Amino acid sequence: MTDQERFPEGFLWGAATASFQIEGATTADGRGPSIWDTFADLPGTVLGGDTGEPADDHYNRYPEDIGLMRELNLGAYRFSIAWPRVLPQGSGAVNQAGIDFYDRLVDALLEAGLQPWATLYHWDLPQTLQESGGWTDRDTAEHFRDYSAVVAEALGDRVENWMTLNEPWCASFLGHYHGVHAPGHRDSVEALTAAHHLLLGHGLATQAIRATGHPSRVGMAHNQAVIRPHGASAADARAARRADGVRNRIFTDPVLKGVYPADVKADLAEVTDFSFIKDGDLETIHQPLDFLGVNYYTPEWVAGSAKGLDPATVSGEGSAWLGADPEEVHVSQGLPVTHMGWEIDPTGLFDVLQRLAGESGGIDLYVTENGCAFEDSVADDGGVHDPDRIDYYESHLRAALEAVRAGIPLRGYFAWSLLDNFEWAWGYSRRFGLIHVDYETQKRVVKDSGKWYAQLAQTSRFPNR
Ligand code: GCO
Repeated sequence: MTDQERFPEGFLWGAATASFQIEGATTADGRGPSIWDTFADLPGTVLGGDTGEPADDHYNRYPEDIGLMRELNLGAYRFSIAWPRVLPQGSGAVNQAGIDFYDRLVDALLEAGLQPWATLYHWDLPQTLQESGGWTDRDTAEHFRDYSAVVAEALGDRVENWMTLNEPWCASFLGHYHGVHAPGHRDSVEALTAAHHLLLGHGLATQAIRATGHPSRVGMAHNQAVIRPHGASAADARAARRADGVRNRIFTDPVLKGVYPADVKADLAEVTDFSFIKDGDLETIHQPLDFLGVNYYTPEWVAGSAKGLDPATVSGEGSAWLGADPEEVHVSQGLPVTHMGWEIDPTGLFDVLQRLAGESGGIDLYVTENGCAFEDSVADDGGVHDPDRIDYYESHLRAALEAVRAGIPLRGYFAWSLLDNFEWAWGYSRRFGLIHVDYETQKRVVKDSGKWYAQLAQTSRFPNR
């Protein structure tokens, strides 16, 4: 095997999770309710009526899970901190037991030789803040700053890599426009306002983390969509520009360039006057980043209309994305799909890394999420045999290696996910883990893909199959 098959020396191998998806213990030790506890309790919001209990009971089982991380030869573990554990009311009194949990977790990770990579917000906003408007309320950005300062003061001597937000597009648009995530609203102006306040919170939190004086690196985990025109028509190209603007550039331009894209503001002129943007906000949002996290799963194809297309391949007519013309649509390409129905196309990972490398001024890039859901079960031999997942990881990691060899500053990769977990509106029905979890017994079984990944993480070479 040539060295061209090897990731560079020092390439970081990790796996990722998020607090609400794995911790369980939703009322333990003073944790307050989050918007996801509230949303999941509403009828019909989460498949099967699943909630954040029991998840993977990681709150209690983290020592065992860290042992499994070592078995996978991981160099780092990306997790998120539950704001409602630290500040149960969203602001004000700190819940020391909440801080103590993450203190124990970080110490145990370091003891095991793993770098702790912490995300400050992976969607579990304290419910009390939602009651005063949540992310549509500008004060929430300042509360996020204060929460981030508390956490960074407590853990910043040991946590050197921080992500302020995970996927602000999901938190704002899925939660406030599409209505399929907490808080379950369907309002374009709310979504755009929430997006801005999330970005403002990112900027304020970045400043707060750096103000602690700890030698921290700060980034964000962003799910930049790979949006492609379905056909060669001008209408499809126009749809792709418009979708890309409101799905991607409305986030990356403020964070990486300190401006909102003019074409997007024009596209949305009839939706909002953007009066939620105050003087100085963009300077606050445009903090220099030390790295950018890239979450990638699948590309998206769009068309100016469904005319002439196979209706079975078309979706989204009427409101394919915020601001879309009613006739603009998403078009599936008939590629193999995962259990999420997401088309499998590793070229999208190369494309998104190449694009963001060009937009982020040469800072380090990390794939902070990439992985797939397939239907898993424990076989009679006690193993979980998941060749499809190994195929997905190998094909995407080969695209990542191609990016590295093209000079893109990709420094590490976090598989999504370490453990099967609560997949938001899909509940526990979708399994993304390298490790299978039986939610009845909480038994963990390392899947064949986890064993494959362990070999890769140990050698930085693709295992023979
Ligand atoms: C996301 C979130 C994760 C998901 C994963 C699979 O990217 O949506 O960061 O929490 O579970 O991506 O959808």
